[in-house]
Amino acid sequence: MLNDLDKLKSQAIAELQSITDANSIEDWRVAYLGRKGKLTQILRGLSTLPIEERKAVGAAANDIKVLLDEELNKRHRAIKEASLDGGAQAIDVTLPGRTVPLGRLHPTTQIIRQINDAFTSMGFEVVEGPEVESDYYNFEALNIPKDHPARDMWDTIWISRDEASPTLLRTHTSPMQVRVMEKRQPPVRVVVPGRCYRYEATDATHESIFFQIEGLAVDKGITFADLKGTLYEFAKRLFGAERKVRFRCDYFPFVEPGVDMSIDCFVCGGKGCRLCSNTGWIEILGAGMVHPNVLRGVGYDSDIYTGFAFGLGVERIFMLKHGIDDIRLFYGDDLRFLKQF
Ligand code: 2NL
Repeated sequence: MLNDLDKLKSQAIAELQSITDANSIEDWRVAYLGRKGKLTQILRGLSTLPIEERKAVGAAANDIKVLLDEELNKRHRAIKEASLDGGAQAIDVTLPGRTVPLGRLHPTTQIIRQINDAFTSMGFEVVEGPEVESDYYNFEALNIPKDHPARDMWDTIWISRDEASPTLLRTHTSPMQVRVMEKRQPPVRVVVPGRCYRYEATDATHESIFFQIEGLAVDKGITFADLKGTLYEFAKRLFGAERKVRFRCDYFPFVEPGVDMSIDCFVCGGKGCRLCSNTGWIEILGAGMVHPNVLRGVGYDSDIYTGFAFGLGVERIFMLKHGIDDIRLFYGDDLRFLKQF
């Protein structure tokens, strides 16, 4: 019996020395030290031996078990080291790691956040609203009655032209501002970023899906000076502290008076270039004092409260800042474009 044990020991160790990979080591462990392993069987069978032999064989088998455990651990370490050092299964730890693709925010999201930040730092709150709207919120409440020629300004994508509840994809985010005014009493100061829709042919400066940010401030005693100061501050935040602004008359049915705001061309400094079409000025937004009809429509007393509002095209702002000449790049899903920002 003791002889058998000795043979088993020599055989086990010889086999172990010839092993060069971790999988075979595990097979070896199972074969000798596992639940049904050769040495385990001998230890289990001890009880059947006469007492004298049992003691001697038991002690020897135990010593072998301890020895094989040690040898197993040694071999494990040796194989592991070999795989780092060289040899057939070498791991070259100096190889560069696999790059994890890094995501980023879409240009539209980036610029919306910058614009939101400019206005929240002046006390505005950011709110969002539905893209599917009623004719009432998109037009009626904004002083654009049915058959008013101003409706031609917005080529609308209709969901339903049902007389009782005409439904559409919003053409601007103003409907949400109306919803906010209906729910709250002044002072109101909100900006509303969001996706808008127009039924129109796509070209370098028009997309049927685009983003807009509109802003609204209503309170006692708000004047055109507040409009100018707020929007001037915004222009400086986005286009540089040295910017100049220019306001000119414009028409929007929901404001009176209405204006458009331009900044001096930051490429040529006002001398005239391709970006500013040789005018020295770049138009960046429309604005005005909220029309009394709009205030009355949401139940505000237009003798007590006044307000200003503005609207801007999000992609246009980004295009100006980065010298991009085609709005279709934004949603064309071309990573070569998107990865630049
Ligand atoms: C533009 C012009 C504008 C507004 C949007 C507005 C909203 C309410 C009341 C009054 Cl609830 N006005 N919004 C006012 C003036 C201009 O947008 O060209 N946007 C791209």
